[in-house]
Amino acid sequence: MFRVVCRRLWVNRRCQAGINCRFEVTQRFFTSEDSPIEAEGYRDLQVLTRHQKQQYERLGYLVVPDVFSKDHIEQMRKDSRKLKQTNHLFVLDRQHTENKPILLRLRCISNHSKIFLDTICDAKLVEITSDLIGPSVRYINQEKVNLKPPESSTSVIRWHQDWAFFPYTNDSLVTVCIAIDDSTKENGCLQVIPRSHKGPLYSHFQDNAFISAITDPALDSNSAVHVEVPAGGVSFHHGFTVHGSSANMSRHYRRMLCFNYSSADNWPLIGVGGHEFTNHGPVDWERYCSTVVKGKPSLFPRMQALPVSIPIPFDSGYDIYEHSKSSDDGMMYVYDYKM
Ligand SMILES: O=C(O)CCC(=O)C(=O)O
Repeated sequence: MFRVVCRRLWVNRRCQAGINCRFEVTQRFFTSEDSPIEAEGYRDLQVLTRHQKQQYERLGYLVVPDVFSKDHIEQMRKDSRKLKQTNHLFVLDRQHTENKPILLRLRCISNHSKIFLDTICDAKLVEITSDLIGPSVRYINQEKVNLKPPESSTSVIRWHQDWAFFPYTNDSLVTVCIAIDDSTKENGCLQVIPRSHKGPLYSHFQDNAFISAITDPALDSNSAVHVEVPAGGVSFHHGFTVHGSSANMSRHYRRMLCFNYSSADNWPLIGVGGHEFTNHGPVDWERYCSTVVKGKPSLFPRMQALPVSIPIPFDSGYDIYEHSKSSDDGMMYVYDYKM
């Protein structure tokens, strides 16, 4: 309880800071040719240009460079190196050994490091997201750092839609990927299929089991693009956008902090047993409020008629890397980078 209350107070302070630094943020992102988007109610908080917002709406993704400073990114690098023990919070590479530890994913990292919690609640990031999804923003508490080990193909992530993992009552779900290292074609940057956020929702099931990857042979990935993001930049993609990533062919780790935001009136359809709450127990008003970083909490979900499937089994569905291995049916889901 103490922790939740502290966190809530701290988040509120961050929100306040967000409002105070509004003008600095605005100046940084507007150029003279671009004008702020006009929208009732929150016009003065707009950070993105009309062009950027239109790109997200049209293509289902957007890259915003230089959101975080070099110092901020360096601190995240340092803190991500500190966490080396293996336990249920970490996903290990199949070749992991005690002598040569290889991590693929650090889960719930904001519980362990203030710099990551700072990043999730960052005022500039929240304002950009607000431009994309509306006046209220909350973070969905299942953030992770995805690490792609050097010269390794074990961290391939096959085509999928995040909505298939965590369906909500409306489609304000947006995935945020913060480049801790330059994210390039060579080191397995994110790839997206532009316009796939308009639907359909593809099947992620095999033999009636959720397998964390699209199994529908109708998926056409020919128009996929690489989303290269320099360290400190951020890419945003819609919950329906089909995406994945290929092997890291470089000599260095590729690290990326990934998490989701949504509007405060977006509630998980999977309910108390779902992904978002597995680390925290049943839904709890206090904890939910602590995740609202802009606008007002709401107990009245905004409902939209959307295609939904329930990702059962939950447990095995969590480990996207294992499924990439076990569901190799010969289909080419993600482009491999060729030198
Ligand atoms: O780390 C990556 O390259 C892709 C991340 C992703 O799609 C995921 O974690 O769902």
